[in-house]
Amino acid sequence: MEYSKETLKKLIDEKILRHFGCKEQEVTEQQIYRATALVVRDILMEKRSEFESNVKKQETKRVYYMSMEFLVGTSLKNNLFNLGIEEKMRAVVADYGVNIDSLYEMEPDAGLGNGGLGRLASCYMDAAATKQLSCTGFSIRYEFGIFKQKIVDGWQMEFPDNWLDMGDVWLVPREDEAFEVKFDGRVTENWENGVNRVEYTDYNSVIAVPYDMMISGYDSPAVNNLVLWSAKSPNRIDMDLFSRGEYVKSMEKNAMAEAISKVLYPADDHYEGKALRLKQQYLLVCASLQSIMKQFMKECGDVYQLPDKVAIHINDTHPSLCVPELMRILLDEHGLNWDDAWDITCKTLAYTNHTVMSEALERWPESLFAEKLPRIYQIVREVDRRFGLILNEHYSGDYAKINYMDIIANSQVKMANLCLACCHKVNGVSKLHSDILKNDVFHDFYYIMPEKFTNVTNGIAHRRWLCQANPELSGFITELIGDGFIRDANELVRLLDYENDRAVLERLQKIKHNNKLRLAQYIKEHNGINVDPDAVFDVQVKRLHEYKRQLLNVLHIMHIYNKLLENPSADVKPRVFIFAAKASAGYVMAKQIIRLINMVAREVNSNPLTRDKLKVIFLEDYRVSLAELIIPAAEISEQISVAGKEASGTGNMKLMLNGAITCGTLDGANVEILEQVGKENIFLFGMTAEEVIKQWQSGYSPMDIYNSNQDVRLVIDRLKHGISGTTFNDVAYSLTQGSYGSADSYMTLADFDSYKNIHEEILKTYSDREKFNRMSLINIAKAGVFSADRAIKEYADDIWKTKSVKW
Ligand code: 26W
Repeated sequence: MEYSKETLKKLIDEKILRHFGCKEQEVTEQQIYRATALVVRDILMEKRSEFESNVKKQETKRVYYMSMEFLVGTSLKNNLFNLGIEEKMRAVVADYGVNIDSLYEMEPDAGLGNGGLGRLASCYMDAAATKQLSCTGFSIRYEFGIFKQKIVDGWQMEFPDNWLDMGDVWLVPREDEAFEVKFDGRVTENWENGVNRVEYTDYNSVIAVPYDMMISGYDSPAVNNLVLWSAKSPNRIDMDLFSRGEYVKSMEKNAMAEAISKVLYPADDHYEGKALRLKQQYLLVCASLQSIMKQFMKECGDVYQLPDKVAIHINDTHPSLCVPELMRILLDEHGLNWDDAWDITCKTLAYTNHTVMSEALERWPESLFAEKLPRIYQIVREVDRRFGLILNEHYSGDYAKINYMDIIANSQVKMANLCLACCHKVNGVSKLHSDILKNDVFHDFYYIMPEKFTNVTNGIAHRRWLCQANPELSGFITELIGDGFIRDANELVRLLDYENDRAVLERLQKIKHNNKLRLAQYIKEHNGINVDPDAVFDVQVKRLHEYKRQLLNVLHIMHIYNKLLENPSADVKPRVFIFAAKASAGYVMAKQIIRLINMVAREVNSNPLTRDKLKVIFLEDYRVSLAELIIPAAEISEQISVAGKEASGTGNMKLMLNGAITCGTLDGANVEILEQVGKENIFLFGMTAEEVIKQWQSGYSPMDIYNSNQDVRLVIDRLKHGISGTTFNDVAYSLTQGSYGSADSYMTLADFDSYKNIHEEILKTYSDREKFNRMSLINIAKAGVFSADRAIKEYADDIWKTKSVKW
């Protein structure tokens, strides 16, 4: 259906009248935002119902993407863009005297994720809808998303993110589709006529209520659904207690149940065995599988056909309870025998691993697991027993190996092992990462079931990150090669025709300059600092983690500062180093590093000797919408993790797509960026993953570097003496001595010289603007493979075995 400007205006008028009971003249900007969003939502719901009927007619295999996180960001602009009605809507709201950009700014980010993993899930929903796949996302409707970050005296403070205040317009509650989820209690098994009847008693119930969020695709008839579960207590209030005057107590149970979907766990660095987190995971899995099975039984009815009709994807181990829960449904509710149930479960489930950091791998305390989920525990025990037999066949007598691979060992339930034992496909998220899984982390699994292992290199929603975030560049690309790249990012490669066209290269530089001006304006407003838009904009934006080595970046800045102080009149190109990062609330070292960046910023930015040549900016509250502002303005993309630790990275792809040149190690998807652009168009430095391992094995001594390298010694001593009145002894100690005998675990000092050298090279290259602009053009041209459209097609073809719905 086509929507004319007049129709859209009429629809919004109606919403304003019905929802707010007011006429055009009295309406507030906020009400216009809501009305506009509601109209867009209605359009999407209508499209969805038509898409759904085609899915049914064509009996398309359905995909369910299970993820504890979806970092959606904002939706209004994305939906208008996808529906192709952005310009019309701009004109409609202008009739109310409102600029649509101020409506965009009003929308809070749906921050239902921590970082890469959650944003990836959202990029994939976008691509799946564009590719006309039937793909439903399942997650939790956290009342509070990722915390709001404020920097106070350099230190990170966390504040609740009350996104539902304005963000709820996109959510459609479906009380009629609620499901019961059971925790705690006791299980008894009775054999009756050869059939095992399981009785579950004394459990506590929670009701999971779904909220639907429509997901549009670009110029696509498909509209998919992201289902977010909210936990509700079945008994709102204990009337007995209430009438005895125990008001608070009477509502306690209710509050306990509803706590489950209260807040997103803000840690993506280490795993904590918290009961509430386990409950969140089970709520997601149990409610989603009930919903999936209800639909499946209605449409097909033959459980043996489940793997042909349904693919369920487990996004990291967080939803890995899918394994025992699907077994439970098939055994207890459909009466299947173990072997058949196991066969169906394995064929239906697939798992993506997103990290090799061992402290992030989920291992539940067995006693907690058994107490909270008694029936699920029984099933996992049996899976473990049977898997143990297989391990014994292959590795008989090798107790260490078997112990490492066991699903239950040392009173822990190891969720990655459970996924590996069951899922028919297991993938890493970049070539290097998938190789590390096969050769190292999961090598002994790979050895006995090599057919399961595969790779799908991550991808990004290039329409959001280029067309929407950088309209000027996107418009210019359209002038050059037409708009085909919007649908097919591979067409970007045609930009290479212009690699020696001076006018084109200058225009690229001009567009970058405009985006830098826009960011400079934001920096002025938020940090009160003037940055020179002609300086090199060097950007590191991502979660704060030691392995990502923001510390290497800031130590290097301290070194540049030292050099400038030695020779303040040196003729060097001015540079602005821009950081944005949230640290997990309990991660003290990460918070120290944030403080260090802020203190270095304070000193450097205020020193009249250096401030024209060097600026350091920390932008607070990094989130999707802020990334959309920073990334188009970046010239250098810092991807400097210690090799072997960053599974893929996706910020690296977004920055490349916007013409920034990667300064990086051979880690994660950087390896594939190099493959695309060639070594002349990337700034590589540092040890390779293999060298890192060798260096560790041969004994790494950062103290030797400290003693022999004066540049290093000066910056580390400075940490101890203090910067802007704050000392950083813990940071210095962790680099040189280290707790538990492991100093500088992420080899910051080992890569310091190499990093310093590559930055000198960057400066040299930048002084030849034409050359730099050409590098930038080549990076944009070669970013096509990193589109989520390509990644989602690989998942659809190789893992889910599903096809696009025909139109
Ligand atoms: C249990 C605590 C926890 C929570 C989240 C542990 C680990 C995580 C995630 C796996 C962290 C994450 O976001 N990983 C990132 O996933 C991206 C998408 O695949 C990759 O690009 C990043 O390299 C990886 O760090």
